[in-house]
Amino acid sequence: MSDAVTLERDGTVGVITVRNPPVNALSQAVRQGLKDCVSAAAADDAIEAMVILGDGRTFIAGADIREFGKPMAEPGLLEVLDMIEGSAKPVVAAIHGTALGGGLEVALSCHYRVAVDSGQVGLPEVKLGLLPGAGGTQRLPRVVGPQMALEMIVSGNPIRARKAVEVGVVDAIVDELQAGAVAFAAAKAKAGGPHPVISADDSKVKGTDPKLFAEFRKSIEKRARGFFAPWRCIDCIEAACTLPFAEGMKRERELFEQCMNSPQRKGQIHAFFAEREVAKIPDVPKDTPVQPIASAGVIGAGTMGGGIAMNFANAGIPVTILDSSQEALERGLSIIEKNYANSVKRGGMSQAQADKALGLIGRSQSMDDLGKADVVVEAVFEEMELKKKVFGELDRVAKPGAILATNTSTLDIDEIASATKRPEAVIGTHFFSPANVMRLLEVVRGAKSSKETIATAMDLGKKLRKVSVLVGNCDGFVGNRMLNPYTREAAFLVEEGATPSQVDKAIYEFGFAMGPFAMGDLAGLDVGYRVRKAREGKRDKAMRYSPVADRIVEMGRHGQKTGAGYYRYEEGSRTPVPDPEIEKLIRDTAKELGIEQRQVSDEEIVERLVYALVNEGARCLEEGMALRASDIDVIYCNGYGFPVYRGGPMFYAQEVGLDKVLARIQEFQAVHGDLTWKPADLLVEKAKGSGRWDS
Ligand code: T1G
Repeated sequence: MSDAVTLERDGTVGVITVRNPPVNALSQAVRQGLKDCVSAAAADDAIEAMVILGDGRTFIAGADIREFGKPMAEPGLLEVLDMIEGSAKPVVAAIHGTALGGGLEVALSCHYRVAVDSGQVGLPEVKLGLLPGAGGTQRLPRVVGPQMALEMIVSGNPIRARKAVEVGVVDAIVDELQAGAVAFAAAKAKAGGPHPVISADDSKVKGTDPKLFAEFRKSIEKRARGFFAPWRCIDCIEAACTLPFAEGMKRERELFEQCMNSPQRKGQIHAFFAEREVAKIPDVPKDTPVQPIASAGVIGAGTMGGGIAMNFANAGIPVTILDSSQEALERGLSIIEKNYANSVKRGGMSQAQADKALGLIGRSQSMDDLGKADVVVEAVFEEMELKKKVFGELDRVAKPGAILATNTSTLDIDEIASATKRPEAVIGTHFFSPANVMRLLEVVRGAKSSKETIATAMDLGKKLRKVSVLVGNCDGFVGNRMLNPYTREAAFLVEEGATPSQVDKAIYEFGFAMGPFAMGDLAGLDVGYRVRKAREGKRDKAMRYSPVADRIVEMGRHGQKTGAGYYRYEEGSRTPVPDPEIEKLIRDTAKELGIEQRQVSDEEIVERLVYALVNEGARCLEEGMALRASDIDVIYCNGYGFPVYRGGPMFYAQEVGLDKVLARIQEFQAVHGDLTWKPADLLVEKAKGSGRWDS
């Protein structure tokens, strides 16, 4: 018997414990161990019932994702589940931590499920580009009904134990995991006996109105656009409601294989592991001390400051918003209150949760009130002298050991830090708008940021439910630095003959949430205009420059906020409407610049935009501004709407073939010159070498 799974008697109950840290994934050893222990318990007359539980912090959290893509070693999971379900003695799953994916499928093959109050259950396979492939799509609907099964499996989100009891996935909440489960199992041995989910009574699925599936497919059209797996999940659940169990299982297997063989599974699993890699910082050891964050301050009650403050409140951390202007403070706080009210209306949180969070947000007009904060995030107007003044004052009042963070997106962290006597405590925490929604947090290390400051900022991101990525202090850090050539190429493409809507449509169909022109209109074209004007003196005049964006802003068209930018917007609508006036402006400008017009293909649009990202990303890697290519993928999938099913720009390029990407970039270089399209040295090296960023 493998030590990954052990069987001990507890009275008349055989307790089967899975030990496969850190999350008890269903590796081959675990599958074998489960099979051996269930048969041993079945053969032991002294055992009248069984309990399956996980050692350590959680029940089984799913199949071992690292095994995917390799031949699956025996015994297969389905064989093990059939054995459990077919047991003549009652089998009880005892859930703590998270029973996810294959873990919940193991629990569903048991006859009963109990959980501690803090336990969670879920089928998150769709987030990996997969679907529950061990009967989850056939058993769950039989327990909770098709509607709840659709919501759980297509969203991939877990539910808490109490909710699981409500919907029928869990039979009882126990205080003590093993003791409670053993007592429950012993009682079932006396009265109740085995109770497979797939009992003859299919009342939860029989007679399901077929309209349910059509309506559900319609309801996910926006959020599942471009994805492969969500639609297959629905097909499986429909099969559970229309086919006998055995045939439904066959349908599930067939669709699971389709997902497994889809390039999207590779992209999404890459993204899963990439999100865990970001926490590994070569020169900041895992055991670097992290400062406790019991209270926070935010300076600046604008849109960003308000969103940042909400992050702290949502994480249960008391936060004080400071603004010198009473009016700005009032306005900022009323926007926060509106945000919470909307969230409650949308069902995103309960009124009690909103009230609790609001209760944690204080206000002040005096810097002295930030003297007790463990971390202060500055989010004032993007102007260096102002930021340095704020940091000088903050340095005077902040307590020793406080983290002094700036939310700047374009300014030099080191220069800001120079305004304090404690540069080691200064760090960039670049939130993305809307700050209380976007998951990405770029943590920008200054030259003097200490390891403790970096470790604390990275950990703070996790506490705020962000994905923190450590980046270097170059112009635009990593995300926005890569966005520069991306938007530059978009501007050049429309001068060469494409239209803004053609460019936006091509990249939207590639999978981006939004194209560059619609994005510019949303963010406000005047933002970029101010940055370009501030840098006019430093601009390399030899570099091709498109004046179109400046001319649009100078026409007073700043985007959605003025009702017109690249596109027109009908009163009260945010839908971009192509505007012949802008298309004429672009044509006239191109003529003035002597740029010959031509048909631009959608394929070239996608290549020029995406490879511009890849080439600049390679430069960020070369310069050490990003620690690894997969960090760049995490940045783009979580902060810039890059389609996660393609893994991120760097993974996508690697899947296309770095040699092919290089060849295409060299073609652009031949046409457009070195200043915009010289291939990054690292790209050349990898394309001619391993073809992989990480080797
Ligand atoms: N397989 C392999 N490794 C895993 C893993 C898994 N399922 N889950 C986590 N890890 C690793 C992770 O890479 C990290 O490694 C460490 O464990 C801690 O993870 C047949 C086909 C359970 C909620 O999708 O959601 O079952 O970086 O940092 O924040 O139908 O891990 O330390 O080297 O995330 O406490 C379905 C995925 C699989 C669950 C814990 N299951 N995992 O979060 O820790 S497909 C999932 C999670 C499947 C069946 C199908 C989370 C967690 P390292 P962590 P955490």
